Amino acid sequence: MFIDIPSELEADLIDRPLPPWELDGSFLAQSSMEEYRTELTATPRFEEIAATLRHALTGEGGGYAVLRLGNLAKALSGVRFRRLVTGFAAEVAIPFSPFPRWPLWKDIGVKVDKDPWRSSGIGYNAFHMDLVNGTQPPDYTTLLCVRPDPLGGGPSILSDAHAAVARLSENSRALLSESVYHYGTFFDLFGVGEEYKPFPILDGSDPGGFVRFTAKMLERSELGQAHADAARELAEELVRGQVSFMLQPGDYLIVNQRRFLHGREALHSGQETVPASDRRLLLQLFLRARAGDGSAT
Ligand SMILES: O=C(O)CCC(=O)C(=O)O
Ligand SMILES: [Fe+2]
Repeated sequence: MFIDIPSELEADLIDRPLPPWELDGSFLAQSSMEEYRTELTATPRFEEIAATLRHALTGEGGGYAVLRLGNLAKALSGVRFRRLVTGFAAEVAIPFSPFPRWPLWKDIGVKVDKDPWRSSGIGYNAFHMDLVNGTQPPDYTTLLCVRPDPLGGGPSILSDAHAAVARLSENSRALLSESVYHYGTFFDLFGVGEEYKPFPILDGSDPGGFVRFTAKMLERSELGQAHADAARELAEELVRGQVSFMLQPGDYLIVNQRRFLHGREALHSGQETVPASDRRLLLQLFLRARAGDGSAT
């Protein structure tokens, strides 16, 4: 789901600088959200685009969206552009940072010597949800493309998690509903609940809930054969149902983590020949649904 910004809205947004934001703990302050909303809703058609965005994320069959903000990225300084994107994000849910030592927006660059399958590694980043091992993962994960891979690799991949689950056998679904799965470490995180270990991939009590999955657990967690096989089947179904596209400069991908899982194909070979300052760069921001906002589920 790609959403273009009408050119008259772009022109108005360029002429309407937003002030710096303030944080309240690890969350964007209510006062900043109100300030941004007042400024942005004064521009014609902003509310229409915000409604289209919310519908793409929470309407029937929806679950992700790409806001195409490339013209705004070109016209604005980095700081002003980030404020504007934060304003769009706050129309969906509350921006926050789970990592107390990092700013609201976290860089995802390219590190040639990191484990290739991890965030900012150069290899295939398999289907996952972010912060999978917190009891309350972020409702939305968002990625702002500053620079694509100059060598042309690294398309984003997305898959409807509930649709993939629906294609599995009842036996596999029963296995995925058992609390035997685990992944990764949990240290010094804000706003995502407690460590969840072990966890069920499917939470049977909540049909609109998370499919708490990361394909990375297949290689890196000790699992019994039957549970591992069920998880592998789910990983295969996610790939079967995937869509993929290349993020362009200024594209803002928002993923409803209660509906879709995400990942990224490998970057093109030869990253070591690209100067670090020219490599692919994304900025990541997490969102928490507003209390009582049933639309996230
Ligand atoms: O590099 C990407 O496009 C995705 C990165 C990602 O999913 C993550 O860091 O959690
Ligand atoms: Fe991710």
